[in-house]
Amino acid sequence: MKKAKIRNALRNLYAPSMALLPILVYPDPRLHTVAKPVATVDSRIAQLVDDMLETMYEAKGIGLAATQVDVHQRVIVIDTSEERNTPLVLINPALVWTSPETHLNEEGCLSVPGIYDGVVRFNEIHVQALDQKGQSQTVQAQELLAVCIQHEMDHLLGKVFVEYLSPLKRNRIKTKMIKAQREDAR
Ligand code: K1U
Ligand code: ZN
Repeated sequence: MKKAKIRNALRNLYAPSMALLPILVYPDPRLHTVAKPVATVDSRIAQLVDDMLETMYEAKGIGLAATQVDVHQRVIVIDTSEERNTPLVLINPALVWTSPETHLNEEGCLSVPGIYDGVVRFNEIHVQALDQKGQSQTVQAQELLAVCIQHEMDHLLGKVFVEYLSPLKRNRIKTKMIKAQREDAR
């Protein structure tokens, strides 16, 4: 049994209300599914949010979109704090304002492990979304939080950050990911 599976089994034994979800890896075609809006923030969505937070913290990511765990609903979790204790939940997020200034930022993705590259994003954004309790919130984001929200909102539209790169780079990454997955499966 792989280490991650043993860790997951132990975690589920001691904290049965949470679960680690498998993260889809590029070029899995399910990453290109367009997510649907959440109709009601009910206990099923609350459980999904808890599981996504658990999965994001375990993977040492700063964000995770439901698309990445093969759930095609507009749900995002983020924590860009140093202390890893400030979770942000965005359900049905919508950009309501973007700054005229953009910036090239280094990005990574839990669905494209080991790959980092530059993507141009708005410097500052305002996002309207529901929180985990179904309450409306407006988040004003800059710097890493703004980059991360834009990256996660792309996931909900079925877009992975490598699609901003040149076809040459993207194909090299695709080949590398397929090879790594074949070796992992051995
Ligand atoms: O969507 C994801 O897969 C999560 C992704 C979020 C993200 C990181 C950096 C820029 C934009 C979006 C990650 O958490 S990748 C891993 C990571 O923790 C990280 C990578 C680069 C910079 C900072 C953090
Ligand atoms: Zn990502």
